[in-house]
Amino acid sequence: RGAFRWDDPFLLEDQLSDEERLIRDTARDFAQERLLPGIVEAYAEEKTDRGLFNAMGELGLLGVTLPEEYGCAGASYVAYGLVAREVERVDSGYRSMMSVQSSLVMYPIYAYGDEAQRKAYLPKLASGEFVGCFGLTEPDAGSDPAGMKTRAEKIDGGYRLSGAKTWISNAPIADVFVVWAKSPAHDNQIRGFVLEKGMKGLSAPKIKGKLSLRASVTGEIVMDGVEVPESALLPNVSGLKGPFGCLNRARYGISWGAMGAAEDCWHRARQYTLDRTQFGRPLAQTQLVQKKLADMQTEIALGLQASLRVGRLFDEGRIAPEMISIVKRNNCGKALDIARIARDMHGGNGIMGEYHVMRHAQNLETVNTYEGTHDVHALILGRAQTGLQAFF
Ligand code: TGC
Ligand code: FAD
Repeated sequence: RGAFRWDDPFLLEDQLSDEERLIRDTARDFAQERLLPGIVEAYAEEKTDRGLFNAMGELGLLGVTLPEEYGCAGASYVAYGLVAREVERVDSGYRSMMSVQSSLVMYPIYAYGDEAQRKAYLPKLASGEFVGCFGLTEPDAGSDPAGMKTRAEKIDGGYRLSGAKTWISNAPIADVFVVWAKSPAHDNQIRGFVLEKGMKGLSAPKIKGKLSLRASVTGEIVMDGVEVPESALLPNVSGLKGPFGCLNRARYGISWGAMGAAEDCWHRARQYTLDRTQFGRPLAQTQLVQKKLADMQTEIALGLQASLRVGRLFDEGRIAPEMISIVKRNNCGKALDIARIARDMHGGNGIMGEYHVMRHAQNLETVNTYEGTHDVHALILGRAQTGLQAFF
């Protein structure tokens, strides 16, 4: 008989390389020692700690998959997923800050930018000296980004950008803005532009009053005729495949991150029900509670294995976007269910910040929605297996 570890049923640990374990341990120590102690207050008071970017940068946790020549770790996609899992074990908002910087800002500059853009931005984004944000969503174009209204009009020596993005993570504190706009000079194709804080006509007001992801600031990007030089255009991609290439990476990371949040809820629910006695026995000694714990264990073990497999396929260059839709959709949906059930298992205490589970549930409402909603990923998968487009 092999050993059974309740918290690692399929021995995921054995499937990681030494380097992946080392990066994971660095992320875990950072998350538990630096992030966990302040999260209840940061969430309650809606405070975003800008200094966390510098701290993550110092540990090499930003842009981990990108090459060392730009100040990054040159590590595997599996390592990137493990970082997301550890950070989101504390809070989805912190993982959001990290994954926007890594997958949605550093990746497009690396993959679609020229050498001058890579040198100008990547080392500073890797160290946390610069904070980045990614503007795709607009007030009237969320699930359907092809409907965006932002325009980049050609002018002498560059472009003039006009339009508004909304729901943009990190925007109010960003130094660098990767923004997607339709460009009449390029057959009205969607093109990427790198904007910088302080440009005339550019502002990023904070969206106030969120009941989710409260430790991660979200804003708009307002572009009121922002004039940028030709060198702000990302030269090497055109069309929606540009932003989607970034989203593939971020969605994959989220599939691991959501499992980290779910694991935290599961472990807390297990400990709470072991410690709490009602009707003369620990809650954990009741059949209903054990079924809930077994369901959590099963979904998390399966979800982590699936993300690991997708990560290995990423590293082998055999990834297809539909694989990512499966793990993003399933892991986010399952994590949200687990967090809600863990909240219930804590009884009245479950609504308190210090028990953490309700905060995870509130965060996971966003995680299930952004980067393609649960249902939009179902439509992507439905289209892939029927050949029939059901979006409209
Ligand atoms: P469709 O016709 O399917 O495709 C248009 C072009 O894009 C290509 N493409 C992809 N390329 C790479 N990877 C993918 N995953 C791709 N999906 C599509 C496709 O091949 C085609 O290329 P080409 O060369 O033939 O033109 O486009 P559609 O308009 O029908 O798309 C429909 C749909 C629903 C799939 C898509 O629009 C979608 O995924 N919607 C969801 C939008 C979304 O995910 N937004 C995310 C905003 S960013 C965000 O939420 C960040 S939060 C981060 C945080 O805080 O952590
Ligand atoms: P809608 O597209 O209006 O969808 C509303 C509902 O309709 C959903 O349930 C959806 O599943 C459903 N629906 C949509 N189309 C169909 C259809 N064809 N058939 C059936 N049902 C459908 N965006 C960025 O660009 N950058 C960011 O950094 C970023 N960060 C975010 C941070 C937060 C906190 C939040 C909440 C969002 C963020 N987003 C960001 C935006 C996010 O990606 C969008 O909210 C998401 O894509 C959904 O778009 P929407 O909100 O416009 O909803």
